[in-house]
This record gives sequence, structure tokens and C-alpha cells, in this order.
Amino acid sequence: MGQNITRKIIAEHLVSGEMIAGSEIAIRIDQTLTQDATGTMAYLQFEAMGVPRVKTELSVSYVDHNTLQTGFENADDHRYLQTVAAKHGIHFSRPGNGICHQVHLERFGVPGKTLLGSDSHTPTAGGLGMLAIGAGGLDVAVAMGGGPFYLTMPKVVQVKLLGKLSPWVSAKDVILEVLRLLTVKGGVGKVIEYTGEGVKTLTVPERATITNMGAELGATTSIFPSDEMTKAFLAAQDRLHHWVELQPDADAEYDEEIIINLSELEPLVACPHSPDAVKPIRELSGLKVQQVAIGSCTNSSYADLAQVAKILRGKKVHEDVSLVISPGSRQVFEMLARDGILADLIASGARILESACGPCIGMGQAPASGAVSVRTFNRNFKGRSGTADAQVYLTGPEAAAAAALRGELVDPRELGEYTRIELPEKFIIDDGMIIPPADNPHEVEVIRGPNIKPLPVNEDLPDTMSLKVLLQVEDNITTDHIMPAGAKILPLRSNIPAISEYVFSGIDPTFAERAKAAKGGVVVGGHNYGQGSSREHAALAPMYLGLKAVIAKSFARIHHANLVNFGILPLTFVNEADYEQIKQDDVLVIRNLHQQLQQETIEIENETRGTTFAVYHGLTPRQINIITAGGLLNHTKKQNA
Ligand code: MIC
Ligand code: SF4
Repeated sequence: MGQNITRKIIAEHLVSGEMIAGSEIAIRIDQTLTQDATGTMAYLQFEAMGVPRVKTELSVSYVDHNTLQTGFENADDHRYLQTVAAKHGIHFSRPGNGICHQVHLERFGVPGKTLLGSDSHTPTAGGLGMLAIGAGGLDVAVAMGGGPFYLTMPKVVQVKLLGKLSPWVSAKDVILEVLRLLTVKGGVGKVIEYTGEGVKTLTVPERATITNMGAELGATTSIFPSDEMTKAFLAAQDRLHHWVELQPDADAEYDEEIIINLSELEPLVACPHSPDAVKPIRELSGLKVQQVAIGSCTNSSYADLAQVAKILRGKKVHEDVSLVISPGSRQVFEMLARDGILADLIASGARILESACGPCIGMGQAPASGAVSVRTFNRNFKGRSGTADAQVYLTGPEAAAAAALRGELVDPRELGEYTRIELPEKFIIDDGMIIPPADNPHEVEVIRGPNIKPLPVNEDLPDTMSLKVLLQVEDNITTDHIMPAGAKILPLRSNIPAISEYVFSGIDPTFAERAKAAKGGVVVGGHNYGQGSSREHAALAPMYLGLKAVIAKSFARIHHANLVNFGILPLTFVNEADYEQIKQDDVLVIRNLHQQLQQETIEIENETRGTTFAVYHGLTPRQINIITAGGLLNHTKKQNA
């Protein structure tokens, strides 16, 4: 049987398990990346493991999220990250050097290798033919220590691309089309592998836009072949030596297949408040727009911003629109400046931000009340922009630039003549803002500011638990609901007691208080619970508040793994109708838990209503050991002792 790319890379990195879709496997990790908002926890956990130097081929620590320094906290975190990196063999990409995924694609990604990153958009590097997976910080810490990464062997979906993109239609429209077809939960347990003649027409940065936003499908990752285009990109990055060819076998088999004809696509938009609420832009033509934000790890390559500049050249941003642009990396920023393109952006009235995540994670630039904001980003979850009632629409850079000029949504095909921006033959190479690990690690002192608090420790999982239903929520609850981000809360990422006060604050501001008072509780959810980011704070902070279990109709992959890592039971209804029989404040009792975990299902008594219902735990023996120990850190300590 012919192999696809995904299975080839997994086979080469397999440490344990069988490559049968749905069963647990472990793979060796070649490279890791972290960013500052998840990195502080990941490195605190790495330090707790007592491994002197990372055992990966390459580990990089980026600073890109918490760059709005409204107090000492973020700067303290940056200093901690820089010193801990120097000491333990990690490269450190300084604030200002760019968004982790963009910089990793440019400077470090290698086709055929594995990458584990503490950020859900790590699959961006799949644009280079890497098997790049997002995970919680603790899993990344384990990988840095040389441990394997455990995951469910995915199904592989072939997305066969035919034809080539028409003028004004971009890579963003390809992934929006995939989201329209598969929805935000359609990728769970799957790798999306792109094949077909159409692939050859897409540059690496375009492929990276597609693999980046594959995260919104809930997919394990997305991947492209490594071909002549990959070679050209790596050569332009002065990294030809990193190129290897990677193609599926001619008779490769896939679990599912989707065909997309690029020539038939048109400009699309994802409507509030979900990346899969996709429509043709022409259907929304005329909708008044108050803010346009261009950037993020999805759409901030040199070609993206050069295309935007071309549209804006010699024109002014509409008087009712605020246009903000954040270049994806310092490489992109410097090239725009040297080519004079930056001058066109400035002259048009665009507000230029530093190379960082910025507005994408609510780090500044919150829109006005009720405003329509058009963004080239990947997520439009309610409230993520920093304004609870803002209406966020996601488009490609061309449509965003058009909206900035017209003050309303317009199909960019109305703009007239189109020229495609080619991949530069040579990028500007300057790694001066990436600090290599220290030669004298024993002399490096790790500096911790007062905001960096020790990791909270969980207790062993009790055998009998009486748990209050603290909250009942609907389908597709995101980690932004569970543990909000934004300029006010993000600086508390290294301080679990402080950040835990904000758990579910957007849904119910009394949650933290009630959870602490209940001394043990459960959250009841719908389908795809915990979709979105990899932030382990969405498990760690609820754990700190006493959450012992989440009962949902289904879970998103990374959040499920994070719950296990922090000793919270992820349970799914055997009979989904039982969801309706539970109300907030009900008391649920689980008895003989340790014995029940040896069976397929667990019986739960609803003491308040005098009923019982069954749930699946779906945990492997390895995961049961972790959960009963109160989480992966406790489990590892016990094993070592
Ligand atoms: C996001 O886009 O939500 C983030 C912020 O990059 C997160 C990571 C985090 O919460 O720190 C992600 O996607 O994993
Ligand atoms: Fe940063 Fe936004 Fe990308 Fe997350 S999605 S890594 S916040 S740019």
C-alpha cells in the first residue's frame, strides 16, 4: 500500500503504538517552539523536571504575544524567558523579531521533521512539509526533556487541489472553503494533507496560510508536500541545505478525500463569531466597516503586505475606518521598509504596529462598541478582540485592503486589474535578534520577577467525589471563553492564583468565586468543548479553582490532552440526551472511581434529581495513571521517586 506524507513522517518518528487510526501512539520530536504567553509555564515545568539541557535538535523560545507592556509583568516574563533559554540550550527570539510561526517558517522549519509547539497554530510549518503539532506547554516541556509526544493516531484526509487561483482570490479563500466544508469540528482526529496539481501553484507562505488556519478545523495538523516551491523558498531564505523532497507515493491511500478546484473559488469571508461561518464576500457587499486589521500568523508575509500596499498606494484609508497593520516578522518589516513599500502603507494612513500578535489576541486595538472589524486573522470568537459586542469578519489581505479604502465590505474583484506578487528571490537574512544558547550555562542566572509564581500542585484524584455543577455551556465553547486573553489578563499567565480569577469571566463573572466556595466542581459542555488555542491555563486555572471533571458531548484535541495533564477528568455522555437532565448547581456524585476507570463507562448519580447516567472516559491506561496521580507532573515525580 502506498504511503501518504503524514504516515511516512509518523513512521519515521514512531516510538510506541501502532499506526491504526484512533489508537494512541507516541512520536519523537525533533524541534520545539514556545511563545511567551504559554512559554513561561512550559519553562517552569521544564525546570521542575531537572533536565540541564534540551534534548531536541532545536528548541526556540519566541516573544510575540505579551508585547504591550502596560506594567512590569510582561517585561519580567521576557527576562525570565531569555535567561532560562540561555541556561538550557534554547534559542531566544527577542521581542520585535516577529510572530513565532512566521519566524519559524522563515528561519528554522525543515521538511520531514517533527515540530511540537505550545501554540495551536504550530501547524503553520506544515506549509514547508513539516509534521507540526500544537500542544499544551507541559507536553512541549516533556519533549524538550527528550520524552516522546503522545497523540491519537490520526486519520489522513486528502484535500486534492486542482486548477489555480483566479485574480483577487487568495490562499485565505482556500482554507475558508475547507472550513465551510468541514466546520470547526470537522478536523478533530485528522491530519489534512494537501495534494494535486494545484499545490504546485502555491508558494510556501500561501501554503502556510492554509496550514495555519487548519487549526480552526480542530485538526491534529495540516501538511503540504516538499517540492520545487519549497526548494525555492528555502533557497531564498539561504537554507537550501535544509531542503529534502517529500511526496506521497503515487498510489498513496487516504482515509477521506475532498476535491477543491482553485479556479472555481471566489473571495470568501468568515462571519461573526466563528471561523466556519463562511460566505462569499459579494453577499455581504456594502456592510459598513469601522476597523480593518491586517497581520497575524495567518496573513502577514511579505507578499501579503506588498499586495495590500499595492492596493493602498496613492489612496487614503476611508474616514470612518481605522486601519492597523502588523508585519509578521522583522524580516518582512525590514523588506517592506527597504523596498519603499512601507512608505505606501504609511502614506495611506495605516497605523503600523510592531511585528507581533497584537490585535489578534486583544493586545491593544480593541474596536469601538458594536463595531464591524475586518481582519486577516484566523479567529473571530466573540470578545477575543477586546470588545464584547464587536462583529469580527475574517478575510484575505486583498479584501481587507479594499474594505479599508471603501469603508465597507466589497468583493475585491471590483478593484480592477490584478498582479500577483511573486516570491522574492532572496529574503533579507539577519538572525541578529535570535540569541543562541549560552556557552557557559552554569554561569547564567535565571531571573524571575515578582509576577512569576510557583506552579500549583494538584492532589491525587479522590475515589469518591461529590461535585457541584458550576456551569453548563453549549457547543463549541472555546478556550477564549474558558480562560480569556487580552491586554489585561494575558500578563497574568505566570501567576495562576491571579489569572484563575478570570476563568469563564466572559460567561459568568461569579464563576471563580463559586468554584472556590464549592471546593470541587464539574462543568457540563456540548460538542467540541475547548476548541481553539493550546493554552494549558484553560485547564491549569480551573484545576486551581477545584474543577475535577468536565462532562461534555465531545472535546477538542489539545484541550482534552491539557485536562488529562492537569488531572481533570474529561468525560463524554453515553446518551447525549442526559445533557438536558442536568442543571447548574446540581450535585453529581461519582463513587468507586478508580475501579470504574477500569471499565469503559462510569456511572454518575445526580443527587439533586435522584437520577443516574453513564459517561465514557475513553482514557488509555497511561492517561488513567496520569489522572489518578493528579496530573502529569505528579505522575512523573512519583515515577522518578
Ligand atoms: C491564540 O491564538 O489563541 C494564542 C494566543 O496564540 C493561543 C496560545 C495562547 O493562549 O497563549 C493558541 O493559539 O494556542
Ligand atoms: Fe499570535 Fe494570533 Fe497567531 Fe495566536 S493566532 S499565534 S495570537 S497571531
